Amino acid sequence: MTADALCTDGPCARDTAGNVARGIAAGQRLSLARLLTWEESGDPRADSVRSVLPERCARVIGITGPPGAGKSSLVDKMIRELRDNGDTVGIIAVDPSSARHGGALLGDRVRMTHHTFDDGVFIRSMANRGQAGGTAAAVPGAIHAMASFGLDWVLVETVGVGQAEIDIARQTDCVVVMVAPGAGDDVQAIKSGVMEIADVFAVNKSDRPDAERTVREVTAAIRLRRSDARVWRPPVVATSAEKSTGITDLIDHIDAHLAHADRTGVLADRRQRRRIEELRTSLVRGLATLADEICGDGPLGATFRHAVLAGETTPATAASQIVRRIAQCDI
Ligand SMILES: Nc1nc2c(ncn2[C@@H]2O[C@H](COP(=O)(O)OP(=O)(O)O)[C@@H](O)[C@H]2O)c(=O)[nH]1
Ligand SMILES: [Mg+2]
Repeated sequence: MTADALCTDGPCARDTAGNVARGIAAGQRLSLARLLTWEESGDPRADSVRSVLPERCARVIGITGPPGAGKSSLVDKMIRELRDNGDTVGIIAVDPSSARHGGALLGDRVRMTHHTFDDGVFIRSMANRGQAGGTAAAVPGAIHAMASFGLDWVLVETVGVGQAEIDIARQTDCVVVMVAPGAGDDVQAIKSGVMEIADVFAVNKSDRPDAERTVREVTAAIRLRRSDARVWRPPVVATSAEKSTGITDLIDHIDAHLAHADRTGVLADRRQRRRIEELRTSLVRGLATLADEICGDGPLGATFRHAVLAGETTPATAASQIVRRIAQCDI
């Protein structure tokens, strides 16, 4: 057993930011796992590690769509295809609902178990543990961590609802929106919102007879959009995770989108935006730590705490004064 293996549970002397950063640089999976745990729990050591990790480029793909569309099943098939091409793959499966409903993450694991013993695949499921900024706050750091580890692709699976959709568009190079036939309101949902963020549409469960109609409806909905030769028009790909069809086609369209985005400068913009997003989430964490310190019993913020406790000022007034002071510093 290696020393790292001894550190998988509970705190350990080896759990310093420096050790984890060195471990990641040396390609140790346990170190990457440790960093991802810190990212997920909002541990400030995550920022210390990332500040010394090299910034490497991975192709970062968001996979979003309603629950049950077959995202995890399709990701499993995409992993196989990408591995066959000789590429390495990281997967971040974000399921904000799993904390409430349970079982979903286990479902993802079961669908992706084929890759458990493959060193070229790293799978991480994340539930919403209610830290500052929610699960989405952990994603930019997790993407950076996986890219620094040297993985060629990072696939981010997220349930396509509300804010999660907007977040994934900000955090990835290419967004695949998945729909499945039969749910009735799928295409309606596409018209109201996801349309703007989709770079590729995958109509999954194309083994079912009603899938063709869904392909037609999605294609028609895309045609309604304003057309411009310079603007990428999202292709509609029929896939079946069950029958393993359409997967090569899907990857080809993702590649085509990335190439187009590269030519038009969109890719560079998106990557810059991702760096700012990482700055924002790290900043939120740093400020949360600072807030804990100010509200603790140390010297920082003691004057404000005493004023609040003595009833000389309200908590709200003290908070806005502190924020104003922080903002007045040299940034
Ligand atoms: N018929 C059919 N069923 C599928 C296909 N892909 C996934 N499923 C099934 O749809 C259900 C939900 O799949 P899952 O991958 O967990 O969906 P997710 O919630 O979007 O991640 C499971 O029972 C899968 O077996 C497909 O291509 N065809
Ligand atoms: Mg899933």
